[in-house]
Amino acid sequence: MLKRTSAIQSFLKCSSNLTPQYTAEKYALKRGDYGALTQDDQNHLISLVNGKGIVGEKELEGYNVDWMRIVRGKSELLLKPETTQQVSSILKFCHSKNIAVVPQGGNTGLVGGSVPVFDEVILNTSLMNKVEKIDPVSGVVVAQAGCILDQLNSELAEHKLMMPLDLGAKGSCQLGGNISTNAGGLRLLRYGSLRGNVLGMEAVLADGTIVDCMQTLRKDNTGYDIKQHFIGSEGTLGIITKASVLCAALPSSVNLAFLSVNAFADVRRLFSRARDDLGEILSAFEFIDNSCLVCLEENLKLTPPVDQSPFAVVIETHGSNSTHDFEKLEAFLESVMNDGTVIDGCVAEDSQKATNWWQLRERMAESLMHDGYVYKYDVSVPLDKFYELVTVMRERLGEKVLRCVGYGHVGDSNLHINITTPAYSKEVDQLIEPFIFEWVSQVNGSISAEHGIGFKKTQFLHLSKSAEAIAQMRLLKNAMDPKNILNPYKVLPLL
Ligand code: FAD
Ligand code: 2HG
Ligand code: ZN
Repeated sequence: MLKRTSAIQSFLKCSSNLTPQYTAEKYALKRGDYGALTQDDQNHLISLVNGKGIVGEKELEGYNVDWMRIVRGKSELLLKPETTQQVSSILKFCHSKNIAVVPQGGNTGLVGGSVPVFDEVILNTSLMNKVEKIDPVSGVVVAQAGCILDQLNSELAEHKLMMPLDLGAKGSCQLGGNISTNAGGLRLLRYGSLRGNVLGMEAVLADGTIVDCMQTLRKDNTGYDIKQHFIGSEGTLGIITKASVLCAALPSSVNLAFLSVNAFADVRRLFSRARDDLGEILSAFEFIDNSCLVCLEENLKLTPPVDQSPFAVVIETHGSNSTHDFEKLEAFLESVMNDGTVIDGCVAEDSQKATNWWQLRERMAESLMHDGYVYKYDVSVPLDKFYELVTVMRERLGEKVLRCVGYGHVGDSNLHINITTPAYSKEVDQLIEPFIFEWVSQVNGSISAEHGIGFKKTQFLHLSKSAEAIAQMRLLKNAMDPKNILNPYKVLPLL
């Protein structure tokens, strides 16, 4: 790997702040045959949201560029509706004028789905941020799409509830963005996917039609489950304005263990043991490799609570009886340390420690950004092949890259493999893609475990979906958005 000299270090500081090249230029794309926004259109759209918008490409820099600073659109107009009716009016107008629209929540998406490719109007949901109802008995929350995950959790905590998902972007990501990406996160293994936890939804179609599937029942087998179309479709089929979500009980007992492990085979064995021995209280099983630990130390000055080792594993338990939970965890840890599966480990003695240790896992994405350019892959790989991909990529890329790291949600077979260079390198890009996706496909994995397809992976969709399935996706898109004005150039491969 490249030596990180101080010259490279100072270059890196600047390069992550550089404004990325326009997506359309970088990928030599042709703009779809959409209406161009006239001054009258702009005035009308702004009036529909009572002036709550931003005009001008320069003013929109933070909304035209994605979190990873890799893609960049050139939208001139952002609208911040406050009601479903306003969303409907915007779409009705854009539909009639054939104007393309990109839905945007917290803009934390990692596949370039949340920003325009050309000059699409940005429909940002951040002002639709009301929690409408919390039912402490059923545990169901009804909230608008723009509610920020962290804030939603603060309100839920007052009712001893919490959202069934948690992710590093919780301070910015919004409910609508979470649902439209079907975000997974750190505790999916315990609380399940949003596909099961979203009970009801209100969404607006491309032509402005409001689809009301807002109910709060856990069981409802009355034909097609329309809300599922919007979950994970990344804003290409409709704009989610409101949802009801089944929350989890806020655990009164939480434990966190940080463990050192020598080989990935031991990480796998540890997971199987944790599932068997911790059973119902296991709430997270995450791993980070040693290259991640080095990166966290170098870029964020974060150090692990145990000595460096090839792999670190974070195990969390959620329960309701601290004595019982701690005894169970202690017995489990004693056993896996005695048989050599774990070489070192510690348990957080207070919640501040636990929060600090979680940072080592949750801030990995941020830490890598300090290197300069990040090639980010989020794949599902069967656990018997899981870490092999990192080794294969390291051998393939050798000295051409700064780092190649592996971390992620072992409990869900979801590997985050990230490669960094000081600045974008076409040579490195071409060595990685399509190789990495073909490798994943050959082991029957998925090219996107949780981040989605967005703009960046459309041409590889066929490696995880059959031709017939993609044809069905196109049929659905044509039926729900016949003019293709909603988030164009995303999810489906360009024709
Ligand atoms: P945005 O980024 O604004 O949008 C994402 C997509 O959804 C876009 O295609 C957009 O058009 C569409 N969209 C947004 N709002 C709506 C709406 N109301 N209706 C229709 N479409 C809409 N993801 C995981 O799955 N697991 C993780 O653990 C995880 N960790 C992350 C950690 C960090 C530090 C970061 C930066 C990101 C992480 N992500 C993770 C990525 C994840 O997809 C998002 O953070 C989150 O779900 C997106 O929410 P958002 O509000 O930011 O959506
Ligand atoms: C996480 O699990 C996120 O931390 C981001 O999904 C993963 O940075 C990544 O590759
Ligand atoms: Zn993740």
